[in-house]
Amino acid sequence: MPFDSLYPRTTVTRRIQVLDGTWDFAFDREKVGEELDWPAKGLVDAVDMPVPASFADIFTDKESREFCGDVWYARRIFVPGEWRDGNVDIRFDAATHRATVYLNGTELAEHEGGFTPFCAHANDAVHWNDWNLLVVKVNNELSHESLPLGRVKELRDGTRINQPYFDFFNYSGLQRNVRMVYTPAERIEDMTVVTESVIDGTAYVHYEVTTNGSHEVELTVADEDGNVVAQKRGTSGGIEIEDAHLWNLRAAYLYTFTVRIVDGDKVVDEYYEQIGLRTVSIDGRDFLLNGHPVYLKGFGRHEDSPIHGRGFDPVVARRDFELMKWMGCNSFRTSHYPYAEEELQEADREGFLVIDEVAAVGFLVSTQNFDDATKTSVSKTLFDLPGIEKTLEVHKQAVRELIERDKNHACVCAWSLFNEPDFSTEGSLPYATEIFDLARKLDPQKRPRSYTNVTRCRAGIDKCTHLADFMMLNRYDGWYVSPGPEIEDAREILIEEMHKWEKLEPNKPFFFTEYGCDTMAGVHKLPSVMWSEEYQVEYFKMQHEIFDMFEWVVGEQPWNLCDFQTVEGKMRVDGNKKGAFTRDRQPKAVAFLLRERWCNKADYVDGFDPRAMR
Ligand code: GCB
Repeated sequence: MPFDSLYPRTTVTRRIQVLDGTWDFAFDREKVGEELDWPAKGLVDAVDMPVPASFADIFTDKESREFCGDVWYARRIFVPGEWRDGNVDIRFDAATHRATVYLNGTELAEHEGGFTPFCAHANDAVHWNDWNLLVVKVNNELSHESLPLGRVKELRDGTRINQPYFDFFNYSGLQRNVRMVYTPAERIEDMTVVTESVIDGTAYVHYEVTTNGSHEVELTVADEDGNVVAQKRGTSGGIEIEDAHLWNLRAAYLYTFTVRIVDGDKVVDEYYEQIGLRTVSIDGRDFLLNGHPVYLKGFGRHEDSPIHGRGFDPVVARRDFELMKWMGCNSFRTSHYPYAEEELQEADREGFLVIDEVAAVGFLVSTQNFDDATKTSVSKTLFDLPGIEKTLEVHKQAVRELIERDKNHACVCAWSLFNEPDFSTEGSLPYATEIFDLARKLDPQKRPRSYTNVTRCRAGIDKCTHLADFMMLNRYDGWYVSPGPEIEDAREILIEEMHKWEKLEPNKPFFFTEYGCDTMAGVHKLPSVMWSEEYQVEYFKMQHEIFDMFEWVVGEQPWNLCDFQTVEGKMRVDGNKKGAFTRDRQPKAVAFLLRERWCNKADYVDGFDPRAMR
């Protein structure tokens, strides 16, 4: 399984054929795809569909946009004959939310979970040096056994629609890249690199390589100028890198770790990763990077843009990084699912810290854009319902795949294991404990773990805070709670809660991972009213005054970088409008306020400036 997580790379022994582009696409309204043998014969009445993309916003009719069920993708692929001696895998960076892959009518793979990669091993079904029919069935139904959670509702005329328990559109399909990957028969299946410590400028690094053969393994580490700084033999061991260039906040440095399987002079397989040397840890109220306390500035985000939906778009991703850099950001959270691997690679290069979130959102039954999130707690939560053990299995698998995929990224500083779960009853504790323990066990770097705490479970109500290594608060006092003319009450409510946290969790750093208010770009009002740009600015000023009162608040990530699409609802005007930027990435007034604040707030609380050291 780990091979699925290795990002596909061309090397002296590996080849890639990109399968993005136009595929055949069909809705399977009557669920007849298998019966009519689409896996072997191809799709009937297919239309063109670009990959990667979400299918929803391409069509002009509502039925297609809201489609709930199976959709099919198909295309012909040419598999070179010279690849016969090795492995041919079809690598899906993501298929949302579950997929079955067929080649020439033979089922190759099934995968559950819409935001992590998987491979379909093709050798046994391939027509070598010939054209082959690749068919994928993708299903987007939500349930209590899917991450994220939701349910399917049947309307009076029999139409089925998804009802997400989360506040983003349930975009689906082949939303990320698809590649055919050739690797040698004897190959590198996994590699792990951990910076264990840095003492007097020397980085002590441990590495581990898994192969499926018995030939010798070599590791070479090169700096950014291509100079080899370390070499080792063996599948695991320690390396010392003297005068190490550490990976720092907004001052990244990446070494290239190249692994080779060798047979005498012959390179049997080669793979590489670009890795930053750094440590992350928590010390009392401080969140430390290389031993220096940091202040996180950034956003909760979404992979979301007009027409593409959640389809990975490198252009939008680049723009988002430029926006964040313009604002003085140094971090973001992958709310509410693992983002495309290319986003993390960019964060590695830009020196951004990332709180990496598993798609565990919707653990609070609410189908109205989180309208219930601020309501007082209920007697039974999802964790108390029969069947929750099935959700737990899916959740564990999602945590496994997230950590396998992202374990080597320097940018990943913490795991977010749930977004806004209703942890108000004791029933949540055994479930949460299993998830927290699993993440600790699987992560070779033992990164800090947490989850975002929801307003419904304010200080004193939440039963699981002791599991978190640091706290993440999502608060909307001044928007969902005491908004508009009541904003001064909101200030007091939040300050009172902070005083409670001060006593309840005296030894943990706190981040605000969501705060914000819906704002229609271009609506101005003096004096302000809710939804105007002026109100958004006043709200943010109030929030920041409160954060600055508590020195153990060491991070702020407003909701959201940009406006984004959600399910329709009475609280949403064509989507969620809490962005500092519009959905087409232009600033609202609050963007300038945040830029002013963050460009004048140091990345490191102790004044450390890695850029000045270069
Ligand atoms: C939240 C959720 C986020 C929503 C946001 C909102 O607490 O975590 O997914 O979009 O509130 O705007 O209501």
